[in-house]
Amino acid sequence: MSSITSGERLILASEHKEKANIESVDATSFHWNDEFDQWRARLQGKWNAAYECIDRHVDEGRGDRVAMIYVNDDIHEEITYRQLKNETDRFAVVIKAKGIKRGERVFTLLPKTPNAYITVLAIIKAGAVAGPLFEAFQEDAIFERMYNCDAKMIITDAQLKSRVPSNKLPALEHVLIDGEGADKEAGEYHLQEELESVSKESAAQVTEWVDENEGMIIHYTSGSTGQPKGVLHSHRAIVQQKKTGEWVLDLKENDVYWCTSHPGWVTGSSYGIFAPFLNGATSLINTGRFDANEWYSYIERFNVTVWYSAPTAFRMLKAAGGQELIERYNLSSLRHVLSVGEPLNPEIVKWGYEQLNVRIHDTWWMTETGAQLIVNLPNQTIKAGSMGRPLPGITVAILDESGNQLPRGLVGQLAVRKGWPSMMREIWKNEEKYRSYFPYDGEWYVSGDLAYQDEEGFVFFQSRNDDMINSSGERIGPFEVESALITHDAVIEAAVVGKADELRGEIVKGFVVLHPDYEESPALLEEIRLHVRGKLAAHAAPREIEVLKELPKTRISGKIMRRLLKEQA
Ligand code: 6R9
Repeated sequence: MSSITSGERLILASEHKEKANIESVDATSFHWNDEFDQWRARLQGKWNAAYECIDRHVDEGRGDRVAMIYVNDDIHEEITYRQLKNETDRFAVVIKAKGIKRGERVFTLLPKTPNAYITVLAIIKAGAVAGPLFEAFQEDAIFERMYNCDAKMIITDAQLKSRVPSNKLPALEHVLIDGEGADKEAGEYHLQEELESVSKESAAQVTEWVDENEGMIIHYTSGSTGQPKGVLHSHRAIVQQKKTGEWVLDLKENDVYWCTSHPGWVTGSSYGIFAPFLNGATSLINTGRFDANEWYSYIERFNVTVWYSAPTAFRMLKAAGGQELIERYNLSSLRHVLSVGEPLNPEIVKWGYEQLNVRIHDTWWMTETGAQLIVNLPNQTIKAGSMGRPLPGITVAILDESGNQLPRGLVGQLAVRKGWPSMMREIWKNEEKYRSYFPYDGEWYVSGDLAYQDEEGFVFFQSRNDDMINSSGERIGPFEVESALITHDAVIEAAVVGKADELRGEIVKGFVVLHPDYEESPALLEEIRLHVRGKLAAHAAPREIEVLKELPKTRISGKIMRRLLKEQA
């Protein structure tokens, strides 16, 4: 593997421990419509994402492959595709038997255990729309989502059920409890008991064949203002999820794949459920919170080969210890590592390359886009600090405020030409919001992110639209300043916002989390300030730096909440 530094930029040449799946594809002549046509010809109108994820492998002789490895302290369980089929069949029968009809919404609120996956797939198999909730959600968040969706059923457990405000949800008909603790007098069902009464015959024909455009899964995503919005995806999304699993995750038959997110976040469904199962891979499912030693030990113990995580996790691993920590584990099984969710700091790419001996491949997409759109493919050069290039068949543009395309190199609104397979189907009960994503005659999907594209097509993230800082007329992207901040040894994490200032409109204010070896002092903060100034420019160096114990982050995807910090500033 070779690296060069051009100016400040780290460039990692294509390196792959084996042939990448994408290598034979001619990106210029690839069209998603052709791909669609093949699926349509094959499925003949009989679509069901759960069938494609599970049953197809059994029907085609791959039933004995391990679908899931579940690890939780001393528990270590393996579940084959055949077992997954039997389980989801029976669950789906129970769901149907309770009167759930095609297209109705069934929610899940479960920790990251195999049943969090099995229930979602069973709901989809039964033709209903799955609404996976993140386990850390509290009552208000759960209420808002289930109420908006007229959820008819929820599958949860004895620990989490108290957060479901059943009496305030008029559409809710059934509460199923996974494991012990169902309160039958209150009308709750014990899931395992229900499963026992399912007959072989009913399980054999439970799959509901649907149209490609029927609802499959709904994820709620919070914008900067207003209520969370329900982003509905239909069964056709699997066309792109399967392909990106093959090309971008580079999944192959013998891979052990680990996606660290919970199915309540779109990464945990598109790339925790659909992409790996559609490709017949083996997925590692871990419960519990982040712990550097535990995470490294999982890679060693289960020989993880493909690993999809987020910048916040990589930054925490880096902060947890250097070479002496990493050397305690054998991480040589890793052959392909990816990141999503937030801008991936060049410093982290450098760390991955030098300490973990891997290239970390950034990927960009959103809940609304259903699958990856801008990617670093395994057989291509990585420019640290760039999210990569558009996936084959995807066209992106940088638009000005009137919807005109900007030339290469200029920062503007990151937009994608409409029509990729996994694009959201609708925003639940909010047609107006849906339309607002397509402001310019409907041709472009406007993401709400700001970015520029270089001459070679690499896309560089700047900020969310609302997070851009304007100081004395200079536009400053927080990501670049944050990335410079964390190159200082004392800084583990950083968030940068604009603080209102009479003279300059806004000034750059930095919030940092310090490495435990360093103690806060005015001299240290000034040193950090000058460090950034020396790397970027005087106007981009934070005028103020405040030390925090931790940065506020979204609960599901761990994104830094700059908006809160801005209010605080
Ligand atoms: C999958 C997911 C979407 C927003 C997106 C952007 C940010 C995601 C990123 C990234 C920089 C990347 N984002 N990937 N920013 N580089 N590689 O994260 O979906 O939770 O809906 O968030 O996340 O701002 O617009 P979601």
